[in-house]
Amino acid sequence: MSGHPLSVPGTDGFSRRRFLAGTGSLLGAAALAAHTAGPARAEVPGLDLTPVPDGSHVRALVIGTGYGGSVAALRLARAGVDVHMIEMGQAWDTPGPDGKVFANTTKPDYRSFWLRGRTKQPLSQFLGFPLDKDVPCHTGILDAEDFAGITVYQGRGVGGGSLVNGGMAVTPLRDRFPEILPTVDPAEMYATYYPRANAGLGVTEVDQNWWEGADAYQYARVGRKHAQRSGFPFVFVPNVYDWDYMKQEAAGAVPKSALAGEVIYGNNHGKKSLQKTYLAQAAATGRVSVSALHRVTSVSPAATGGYTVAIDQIDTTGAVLATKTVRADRVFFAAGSVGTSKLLTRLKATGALPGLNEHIGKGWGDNGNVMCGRANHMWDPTGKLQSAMPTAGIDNWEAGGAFAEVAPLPTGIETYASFYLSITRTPRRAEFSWNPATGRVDLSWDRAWKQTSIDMAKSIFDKINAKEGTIYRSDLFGAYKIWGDHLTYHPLGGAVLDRATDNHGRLHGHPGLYAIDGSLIPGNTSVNPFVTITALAERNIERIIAEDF
Ligand code: FAE
Repeated sequence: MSGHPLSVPGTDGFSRRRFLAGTGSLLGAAALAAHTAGPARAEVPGLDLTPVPDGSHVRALVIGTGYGGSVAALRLARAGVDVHMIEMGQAWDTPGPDGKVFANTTKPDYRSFWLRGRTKQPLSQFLGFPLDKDVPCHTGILDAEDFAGITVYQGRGVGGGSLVNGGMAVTPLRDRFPEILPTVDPAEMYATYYPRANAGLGVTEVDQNWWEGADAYQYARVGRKHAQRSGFPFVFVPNVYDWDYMKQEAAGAVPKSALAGEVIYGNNHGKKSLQKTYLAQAAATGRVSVSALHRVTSVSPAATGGYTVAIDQIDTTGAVLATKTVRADRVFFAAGSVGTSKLLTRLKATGALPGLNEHIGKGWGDNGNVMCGRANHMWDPTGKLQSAMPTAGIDNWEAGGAFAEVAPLPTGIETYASFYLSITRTPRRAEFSWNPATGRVDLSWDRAWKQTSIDMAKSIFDKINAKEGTIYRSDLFGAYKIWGDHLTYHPLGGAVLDRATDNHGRLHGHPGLYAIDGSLIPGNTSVNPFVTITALAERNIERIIAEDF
């Protein structure tokens, strides 16, 4: 499903907006833009955004609006259950002063980062220059959440990670599945739940004929040439971007989005985020409402049955406006691997949910993420126009334990650089623990553990460099630093399936509590994770609805 109109705000809307801005009426400009800039609106038509009243009772409460949460909400609502979703991020339905909902990747501003006064860009340097800058502290879209050994990047807002990710929608090879989720029947996943997830997410393949000639994918074709010359399998991967829209971007017929480099701070057009797929369908049931800028702080058994959920309502500076208590018959933890793990770890340690078992907070992994760039020769330009939506990868999983996404470096200038995000088969797993002294949840990740992932990624890039006579870039992650080993985009685990929960996500010890997001997956999916998170949620919610409601 597509959902975005291909019609664009005409010159009329644009010039009126500029006129208003010129008269100093920024507020007026934003308000007008909200009515004229159709495709820039990210809100879900019909979604009830009425904040939950203090003291209310809900049948099913979902914490978080990412993949797991959206699947749960849609399927519960279709089964006739009223659902309320609590989302700590914004609704992302209001354009900023520039008429756009989301900021551009090259120009982060107050919309870009979650409650930090300075950006923390995944690529922190370029050609020796630091890229980070001060921004107003705001409930922006990308959270760079720091733990002792790793920064975990996550999406914040209605739509969760779907708002900021690259849209790479990869179903793992079936013979690798038993390694990913050993207690799940592959037959049912590949016959029913992966196809259901792919359909629900609007996953499609790029038109390869168009791709072969598209300026915006020159970087990917260079990536293919180098991979193939070194004997590595080069694979196309599906995406949730609307390829027809991208073709129109390339033709100059619509406002540019992927071709303007939009990705990690949101995508104003073209990408089918959850707002356009699962959440739009959930809204259409009339049974789903969302409290945005509301953060769940506690869940505990209620004396009258069900659970008492404590919620902070916050403003866009993060200040608490109100504290609410809601009673829910059933609660779905879909706050993402880190969000769900942090909540459950604290609630177990502080006695709010004493029945949770010893597996809570364990089995967390980074999907083996590590980044690097290569410096190409002058005769191998990667193009100054680079689509922000990746379409391909280099698969050396069997031989070297690495699957490398051929990623864009959408700087707007020719960099002669090839850039890669590798997913590796690292065995490293960390654990969340409650720290009463700081009142925070810590993660036991050690930066040195990334060496395993670097070695696996080198199984691809050392060979390519040797073959091509090229070298690694050392100016992207710090001065003379080759490997982006400080971060992950793919947090997984912390409430692992069939350990912290039963084999369908029911948390042990507290009937009516479920985990239904990336926290269920024990640390690695061999490819980008959101299709697997969605498919597993589809599998689990079907059983939960059939047996528990
Ligand atoms: P997620 O989507 O993170 O949703 C959790 C939601 O819960 C968020 O909206 C939170 O704000 C909210 N929340 C957290 N705590 C609370 C609380 N206490 N109260 C209320 N709300 C709360 O979870 N994956 C791919 O497969 N392909 C890609 O191309 C890709 N690219 C990525 C690029 C970037 C920059 C990033 C950061 C991630 C990327 N990912 C990609 C990962 C993917 O987005 C991620 O695995 C999923 O979003 C995780 O889905 P969950 O449902 O687990």
